[in-house]
Amino acid sequence: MRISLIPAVTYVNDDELKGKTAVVIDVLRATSVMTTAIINGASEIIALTEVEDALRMKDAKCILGGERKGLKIKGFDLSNSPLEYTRERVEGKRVVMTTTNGTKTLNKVEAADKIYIACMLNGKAVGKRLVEEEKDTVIVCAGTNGKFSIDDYACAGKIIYEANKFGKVELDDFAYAAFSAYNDHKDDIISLVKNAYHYKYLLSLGLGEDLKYCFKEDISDLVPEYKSGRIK
Ligand code: 3SL
Ligand code: MG
Repeated sequence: MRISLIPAVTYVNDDELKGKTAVVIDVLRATSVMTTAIINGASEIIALTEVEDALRMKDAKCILGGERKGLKIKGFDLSNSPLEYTRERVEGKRVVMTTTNGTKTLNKVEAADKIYIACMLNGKAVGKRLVEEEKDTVIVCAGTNGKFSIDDYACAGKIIYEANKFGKVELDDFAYAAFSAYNDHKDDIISLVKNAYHYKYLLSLGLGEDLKYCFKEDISDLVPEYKSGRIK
């Protein structure tokens, strides 16, 4: 199986996705939030690009979550901090999310056959699943505001590193570079990701605990899947 890597949503093109599996990464913080909500029993997550569409869905049974500029949106129940998506808050609930880069990226990869949600929290499980299914895969980093982001790159490297342990994978040059960067920093991943613009931005907002949580590795074997606008 082959794995290729796309640096940011801006570089996605449908032809490269057709007939393949896509893995979407927005480790800070959208896919970490989505994975956490599913781990904690959310019944489903609806991923939307527009705030207005999310507000229209507001009802007693659903929770609105997300961010703009990293901050909670007016009228929403939760921000985009994974630490807010506790079992008490989300179990059995539908979560409606909109975020700057993460939900937008999901909407851009719909040409793929299958779409998985990945982050550090489930990186090993994602790598294992890819090898088990033996399907050519495109890992798509959401990036930050259309640009390459070291945090997503590090997570892509982890998934490739894990996949490579489970079976034989062929990598394009960028996927190999991510693998190599993760391999060189795996004992202290923060030494790599602390240089990311978005890491520093979230730190400036006082979100250090989110950063620590998002770089925990392999706390879950769940691999959420995105299909027709819904994550389960
Ligand atoms: O861009 C996104 O989708 C968000 O995850 C960004 S933030 O980390 O919540 O600011
Ligand atoms: Mg991000």
